[in-house]
Amino acid sequence: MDCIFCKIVNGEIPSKKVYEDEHVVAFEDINPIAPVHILTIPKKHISSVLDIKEEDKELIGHLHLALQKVAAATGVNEDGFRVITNTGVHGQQTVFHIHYHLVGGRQLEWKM
Ligand code: D5M
Repeated sequence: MDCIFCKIVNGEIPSKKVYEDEHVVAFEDINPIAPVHILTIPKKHISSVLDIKEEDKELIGHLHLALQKVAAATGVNEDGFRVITNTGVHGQQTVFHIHYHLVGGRQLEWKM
């Protein structure tokens, strides 16, 4: 499968990792929109929120616990942050391996 994030999981493409365990990896976004901008992904290829299956429930819960660790590792757990999962065309998803943007390090606004 020609998936850029699977290649990051497999080490075929370099990334700046901030957290990794058996099931997930978190790395710096190549095009950051804030001082802290980390992508957290499951190592298993799931294309989007719409492709999560019943069998993935534990994995997705695990990923949310990993987000807490990413927040602590990057120091944004104190002042807060935002987690975003773009989905589909209107969501402007560009990489079809589910990923959770963790954005913070400054005061965020809420404009769409
Ligand atoms: O966001 C996809 C995000 O993935 C976007 O913010 C750029 C980022 N990206 C793409 N390629 C890489 C690599 N190789 N390293 C790190 N970050 C990357 P989306 O939510 O799909 O619009």
